[in-house]
Amino acid sequence: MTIRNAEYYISSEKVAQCPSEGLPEYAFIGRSNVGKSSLINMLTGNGKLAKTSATPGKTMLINHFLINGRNERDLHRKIQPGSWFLVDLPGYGYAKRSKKAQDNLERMISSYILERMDMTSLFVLVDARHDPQQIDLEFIQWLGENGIPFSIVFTKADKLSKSKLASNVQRYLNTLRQDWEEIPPYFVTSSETRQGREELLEYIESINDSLAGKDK
Ligand SMILES: Nc1nc2c(ncn2[C@@H]2O[C@H](COP(=O)(O)OP(=O)(O)OP(=O)(O)O)[C@@H](O)[C@H]2O)c(=O)[nH]1
Ligand SMILES: [Mg+2]
Repeated sequence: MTIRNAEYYISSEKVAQCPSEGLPEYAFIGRSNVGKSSLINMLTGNGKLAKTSATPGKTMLINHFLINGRNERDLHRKIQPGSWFLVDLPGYGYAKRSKKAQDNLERMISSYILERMDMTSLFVLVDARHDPQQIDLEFIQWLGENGIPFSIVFTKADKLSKSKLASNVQRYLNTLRQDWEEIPPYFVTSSETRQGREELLEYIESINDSLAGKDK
């Protein structure tokens, strides 16, 4: 799939403030600092679109980025069918925030995931370097309990050797197999080398096509 253009659209504190265009949206969630915003920049080919930081806790709002929407906008800001949103969410699990701030963000994240009807696909990002982390497994468990389908995106693949990467991915999938009959779709990515970009964009395109009734 070609991303012809990508633009920042809106930041929202609450689901009720999110756009009402009814476009399909693809959302990225995971621990603070796992690389959600960087992945959005990698996918769109615009390193400055979503704000990233070496320090965890950068993204604090629900950020919508409109993909392939600009050329088709008319004077009334109508958006052409076929455009869609990438959604950057705040990370979870950043212990240095106050309890109140953490609770607020968790509420923001969970209400987006549970209530946002436009959310077409949720990608759970995990750092490819680490053993399966309790906080991510609990989050995935919570998705299961709430019947929310998701995919896994392994991030920062460039920081590992090929063999270590492959064994970490397998170990993660084996951990998931202990609780899940079927493992979710998964992608191995690097925002540095752009690994996984085509696979992710093709996956999004296939979902967009099926929503538009274009699938065979
Ligand atoms: N080497 C490498 N570094 C990455 C990759 N993805 C992200 N990073 C780095 O990881 C740090 C965090 O990236 P962000 O994209 O801001 O992470 P985030 O998940 O959006 O973090 P929050 O908004 O705080 O939840 C930054 O220093 C990025 O440059 C990657 O694929 N490879
Ligand atoms: Mg971020």
